[in-house]
Amino acid sequence: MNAREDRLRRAAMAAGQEHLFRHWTSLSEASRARLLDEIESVDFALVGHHRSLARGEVAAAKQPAFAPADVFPLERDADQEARAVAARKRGVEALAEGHVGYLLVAGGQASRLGYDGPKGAYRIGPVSDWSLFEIHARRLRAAAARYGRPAPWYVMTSRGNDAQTREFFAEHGYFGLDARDVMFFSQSMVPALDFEGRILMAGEDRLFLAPNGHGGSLEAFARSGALEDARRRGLRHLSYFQVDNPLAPPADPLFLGLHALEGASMSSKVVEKRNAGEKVGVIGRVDGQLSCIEYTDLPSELREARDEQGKLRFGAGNIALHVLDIEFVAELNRGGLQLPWHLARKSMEVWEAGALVKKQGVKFETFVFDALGRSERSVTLEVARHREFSPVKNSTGEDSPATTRADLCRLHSEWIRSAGLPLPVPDEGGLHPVEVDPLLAEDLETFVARGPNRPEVRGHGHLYR
Ligand code: UD2
Repeated sequence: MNAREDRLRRAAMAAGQEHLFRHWTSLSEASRARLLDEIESVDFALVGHHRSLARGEVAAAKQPAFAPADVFPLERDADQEARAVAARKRGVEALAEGHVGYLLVAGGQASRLGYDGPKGAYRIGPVSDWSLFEIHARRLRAAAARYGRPAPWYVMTSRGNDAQTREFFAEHGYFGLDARDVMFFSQSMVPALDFEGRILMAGEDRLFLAPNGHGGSLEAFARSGALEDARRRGLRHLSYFQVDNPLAPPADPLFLGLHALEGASMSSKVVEKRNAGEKVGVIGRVDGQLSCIEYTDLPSELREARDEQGKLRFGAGNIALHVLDIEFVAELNRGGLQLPWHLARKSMEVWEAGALVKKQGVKFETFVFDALGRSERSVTLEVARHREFSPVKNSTGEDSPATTRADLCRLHSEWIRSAGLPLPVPDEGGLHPVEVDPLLAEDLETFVARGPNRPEVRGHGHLYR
């Protein structure tokens, strides 16, 4: 036994993970080397913590006190409208001065979508057939043109899709962006455990590792050198968005401006929940701290509670669009990023007794919105769902490619109709197959002002570009 093997065996043993070496004698030299590499990458102190969580050894916290968040509403009174006007101006300045960079989280595994590849490569444009990445990239190009400044785009991947993501961007010429403004970085992976707290295996020489949740973006941003890059470029704010939502407006002067005027460190956008039963987290206060309250954590009487205007008291649905200050991200990482771990009990395909079998286990994730509680000031901005939020999550039904394409068609049909332009024949569902390139317009006002020409006809659809 060499010194390295000895050290890792001891570490695994001390953490109750000696089973990792169970098949050692039957492994080839190459497999042994690989297994040691995997074991060496494990943070056993963290696994020890996860082990007690998986075994249910951590006492459940008492029921916290929940309160709604203050929301900057969509329907505004005169004072709020005056603030919005000032904020837009401030936001435009931040963009024009090059103080804003973009952070996209695309490290998820797209398992619910059932798509084999990075989710961002999924083709979603109803007429254009553009991928999610391409639509996001076009919005960044539109922002660069509008504010006279290209800005860096930090794209978080994970071990399973990093290489494919980089290739996809390269194959598509970075969608017209300057490759020097696109930086990829990979989030950390953490081992999944069984209910006894043992690390699960994915193969004879491989551990079952899963991405550490979108909260991992905050740690990986600092570790990868992206934070230093952002400082070097003089950035102050990061506009954070998820790969699954092609309606996400990355460069929103109102949001950026409200955040800056408030002197906030981290801010969020929300949409009004469709109904009490809609399964989204809501931005609110938990024992006084701003956070996102998971649907399952909110007692049903609070889920149903309404204010004097009849609106849901806890109706601020989180759509995972945030602004984060660069120095806030740096601060969060001082002394190591500390975010709470959330457990997801899932069925996984694991390697056991020489074969792949389905087994229940536990994955561990951190969530970006848990950093909200560390932000002394914060803005929660309500926006219109049909303009900003339509995520691709599932292969069919709600939040699927079909609903996202329909939402894009509906939104763009509204602009085309308002501009007095003809719409193509609707499909059997009543949807007009139309799409507007973000480079042409990202809102109704710009679309109308640009006085668009005849659309490009593609099949039955119309593409304005
Ligand atoms: C998330 C939020 C939910 C709501 C919704 C909006 C949680 C727990 N819930 O739901 O409150 O805001 O989004 O769409 O977050 N990702 C990574 N690395 C990871 C995990 C996820 O990059 O380790 C990315 C992933 O690529 C995707 C995004 O984060 O872009 C959201 O992940 P999800 O689809 O797992 O989040 P979901 O649907 O649970």
